[in-house]
Amino acid sequence: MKKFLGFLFAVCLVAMLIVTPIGALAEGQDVDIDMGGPRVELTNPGDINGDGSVNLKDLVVLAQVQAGWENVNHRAEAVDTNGDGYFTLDDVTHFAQYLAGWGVELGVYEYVA
Ligand SMILES: [Ca+2]
Ligand SMILES: [Ca+2]
Repeated sequence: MKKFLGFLFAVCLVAMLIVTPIGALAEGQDVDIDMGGPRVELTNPGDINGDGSVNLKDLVVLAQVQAGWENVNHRAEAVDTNGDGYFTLDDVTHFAQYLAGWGVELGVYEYVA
């Protein structure tokens, strides 16, 4: 089952990259948000779209936000999935690895202004 989910991830990531213009990805790399400030514990880390569960839909939303798509409903406090205080492409990769069962942990803090 895990291998199937991993394969499904790979297919989804490739599909996402195909439908996302290269220019948008390049713009997305500039979306490095310093989320500095005090930290508080994040409720339901990984639930990027706020629907209460953590799944592929969250990965798609995270990638769209990172690529600079506008009007994407998401929980801004949850996008720093690796917990380093910044929102970068690394967070998308990290979250995909989490969903694929690579044993990585999600960042569990949000940063408040
Ligand atoms: Ca969700
Ligand atoms: Ca991060």
